[in-house]
Amino acid sequence: MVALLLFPESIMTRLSASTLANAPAGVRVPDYDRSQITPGIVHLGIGAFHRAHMAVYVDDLLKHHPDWGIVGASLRRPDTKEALEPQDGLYTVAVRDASGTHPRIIGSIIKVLDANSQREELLALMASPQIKIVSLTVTEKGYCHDPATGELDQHHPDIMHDLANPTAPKSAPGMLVEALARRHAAGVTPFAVMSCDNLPSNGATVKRIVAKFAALREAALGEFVAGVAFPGTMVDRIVPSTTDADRDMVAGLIGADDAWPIMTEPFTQWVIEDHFPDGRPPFELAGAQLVEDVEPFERMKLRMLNGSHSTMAYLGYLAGYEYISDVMGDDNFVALIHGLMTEEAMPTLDMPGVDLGAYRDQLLDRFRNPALKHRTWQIAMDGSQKLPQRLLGTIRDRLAAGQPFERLGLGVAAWMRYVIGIDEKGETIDVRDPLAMRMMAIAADAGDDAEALYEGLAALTEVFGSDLGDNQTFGETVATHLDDLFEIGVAETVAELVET
Ligand code: CS2
Repeated sequence: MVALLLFPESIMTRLSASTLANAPAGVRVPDYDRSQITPGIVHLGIGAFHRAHMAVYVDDLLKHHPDWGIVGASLRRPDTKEALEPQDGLYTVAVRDASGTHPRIIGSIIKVLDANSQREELLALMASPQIKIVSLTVTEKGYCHDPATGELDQHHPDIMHDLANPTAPKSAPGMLVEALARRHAAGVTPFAVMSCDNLPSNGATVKRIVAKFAALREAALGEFVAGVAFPGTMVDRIVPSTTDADRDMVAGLIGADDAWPIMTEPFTQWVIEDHFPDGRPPFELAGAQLVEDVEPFERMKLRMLNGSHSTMAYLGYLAGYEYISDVMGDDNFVALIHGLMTEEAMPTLDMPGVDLGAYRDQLLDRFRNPALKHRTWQIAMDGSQKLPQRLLGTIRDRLAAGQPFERLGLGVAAWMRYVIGIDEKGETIDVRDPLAMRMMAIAADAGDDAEALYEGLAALTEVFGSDLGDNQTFGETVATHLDDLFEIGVAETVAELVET
């Protein structure tokens, strides 16, 4: 009892610069003097993905290139700042596979700013000449665009706010344009804007969105932004959300408490369009591929990995599978995903020099990783923003070639079945999506009429564009699967499809 009072909760110390030296042998720690690191990159959206991906590449480089430290900013919630500030920006990346969990402590994030409460500090830093790159992982919805067309959504509340208050912006486009406007006014060369989100043609798409926002503010600003470099990227690493059990396990491995360790897989890939007029770190020395045209890589990854992921997420969740590795334990699902990639996605890809069959097999292995614990529910989020680039682009190509797309069509039908918000046992699904309210209203109107549900959802032009909703072949394929999902359930529908 006395001991409990003397040592409440835990006797573990918190990970920080002063406790770093206590990390057990075998735990990799920064191999550079962090006090010498200066910021060269501002990263907007300092979430788990960035910390498992780009921040690790930069960590590999800082020893010899100390002027490329990262200042991270969170646009929505201050939770990352709250977790990392007491840790001097240090955190653990824990790589998990069947062989165990391998922790490494990352030091490349030298500061985290909360955009809401530290907006001026953040904008001043973004406007300063030492920042050469502003990178982003703000998720699909963070760009405030229409996912079907890739154009700025001028009616988005944050965009309307930022147009009315351009010097105190909330949105990512608003922040970028205000910082670029300040550079323009001060005669400072623009930074390169590097989106690391899973958008199709992310460089060109984000440039179109940001340039439009700038032009709405002022024509001259639009022209200035039109001259800014927006290198495209293909980013890949699977990063499940961290749980309390993960925190406990990591504490045991590193001998200190880390409020927000990042859990991930061994695989990592980063393909970057080499277009940085104001300079860049030698990312290639850390394993990134610098290429002239990144779009074929992006398309491959979005259609193969993310298309499979979303299909497994909706069907898998409805079938009662909590994790992707559980879905992969079901042979029918494996056959479905194997077929989706091989028969339907691969023929739409033109990737000279890449063995797509080997890429597919590697993806299947990654999905099987039993230690990763990647929730189907996590991937199911924001489907309205994800479907166009993951499933619908592939379907459009198949339609244009007069080819079938049964498995992709089932993926779309599963999304429609999922967003009604009730699972096969009649329990509520926590549907997270910017269009969730509208989709629930469509579902309520449709009642138990699958055809009406299809019609209502297919009329969402932000998702299906102005073409797919009216396409008869698309309608017949998806509506038939949707009907099956209601009539015979997910397991049976998948079984029937893979048997035919
Ligand atoms: C996933 C991605 O949550 C999702 O939608 O499909 O985050 C996926 O894990 C990454 O793109 C992998 O690189």
